[in-house]
Amino acid sequence: MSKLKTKLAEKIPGYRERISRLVKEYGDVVVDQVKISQFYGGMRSLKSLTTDISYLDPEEGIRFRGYTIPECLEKLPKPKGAEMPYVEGHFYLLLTGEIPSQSDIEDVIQDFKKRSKVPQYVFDVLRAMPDDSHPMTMFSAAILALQKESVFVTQYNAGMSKMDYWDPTYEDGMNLLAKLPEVAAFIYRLKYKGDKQIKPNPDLDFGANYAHMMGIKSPYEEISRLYFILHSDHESGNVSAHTTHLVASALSDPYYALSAGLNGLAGPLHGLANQEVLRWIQQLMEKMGNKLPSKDELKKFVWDTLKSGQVIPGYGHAVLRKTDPRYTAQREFSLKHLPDDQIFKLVSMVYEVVPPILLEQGKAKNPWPNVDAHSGVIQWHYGVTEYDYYTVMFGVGRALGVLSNIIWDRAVGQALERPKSLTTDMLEKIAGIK
Ligand code: HAX
Repeated sequence: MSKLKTKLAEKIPGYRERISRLVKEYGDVVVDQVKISQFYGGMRSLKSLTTDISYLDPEEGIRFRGYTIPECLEKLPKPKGAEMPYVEGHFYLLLTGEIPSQSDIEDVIQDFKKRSKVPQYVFDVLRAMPDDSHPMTMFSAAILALQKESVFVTQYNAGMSKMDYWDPTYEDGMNLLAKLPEVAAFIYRLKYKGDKQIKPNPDLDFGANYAHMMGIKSPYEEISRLYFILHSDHESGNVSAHTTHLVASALSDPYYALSAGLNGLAGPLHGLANQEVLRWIQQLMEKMGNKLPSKDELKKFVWDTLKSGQVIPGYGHAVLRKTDPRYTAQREFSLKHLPDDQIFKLVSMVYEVVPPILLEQGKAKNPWPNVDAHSGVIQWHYGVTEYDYYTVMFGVGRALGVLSNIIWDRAVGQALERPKSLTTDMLEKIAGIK
């Protein structure tokens, strides 16, 4: 058994005990109440999910296993001479709650390597899709095509104790993660680079191998590592995490569950916002004849967007009430590596101009930028200008978190998710108006 799986197996009994005690002895303790507005308001703020992998504080932003983003970037081991940590080490942290040693990471790298071969039929499926398929449709379809490899399904069909469900879920999760960088890079090169594919390099880590298969030179491997780490997890109530969890709760295997979660990530209010940001920025640049706008021109463009009934992509958040630290981490990278980039300058101007306007408009509860307001700029700088593709990279990162979550769901015996719905009539009666 790998060191990672052994560590996980050691941790599971303790969690099972804690959860079983909570449910048995304190199962009737009230945590929250539900208001009618939440029935129609996307259940915003309703405390009804649990995860130990990350926690999102509205003022502070995300902590992965208790560590802030700057702490993760500082404490997680890095490849020799690198600026950003190993993605493999971050995954180890998400799954186990512990900062790994260099040798723990080496073990995960070797394990991923053994599992990384993408079957030819996945490439055949992708090549058979229409040229104008969205890259997210292709990514999700590739994962669904792989579903026949599920170890969970084989073992479930053979008859397996509930206590063991986490084991094949872990196997599926690892098998999937090991293949995602190649599948994602393949889609990019199929769609935008005339299907001129670059073979994986087995000597490289997750982030560097992805950069290599994309065909983009250094320091793109640094941004790939940063990007996958930043996008990995954001609590369990966001659409992609919640969908993955919900689908997995029916004991659908990790392939079905991740594919479903990615379909949620593909929505413009969620992960697709990074593509929308660049589209919006390009529209602005075109309008300005490819010159930077003045502040007044930018203000007018922002107001015009709002007055036409559209949202400012990359701004606002369902939970956060401050600038997203994932935005700040990317801004710091850009200040160091691409301070003179024209689009970065524009994105910085947008950061100055948009929050006061959203405050003045008075609708958005959070006028500050989220992760998606910045991710496209760096990609654009390094030559990934095909912004339709950006959400696929978000998806590779998000897989690290959502797959860790469903492995733990199985480990602690999370139940089939089945909340209760009421009719409008019933709610009117509860409200006392009927
Ligand atoms: N521009 C304009 N209006 C905005 C806005 C923005 N960026 N953010 C929120 N609002 C509006 C909402 O549309 C809503 O208007 P109505 O009352 O007319 O419906 C009002 O402000 C209140 O919304 P809220 O409570 O502040 O925000 P929600 O929790 O309902 O929604 C969203 C959160 C992220 C969906 C929202 O802020 C938004 O649409 N932002 C732009 C899209 C975006 O950046 N999405 C990515 C979010 C991060 C993420 O998940 N990445 O994957």
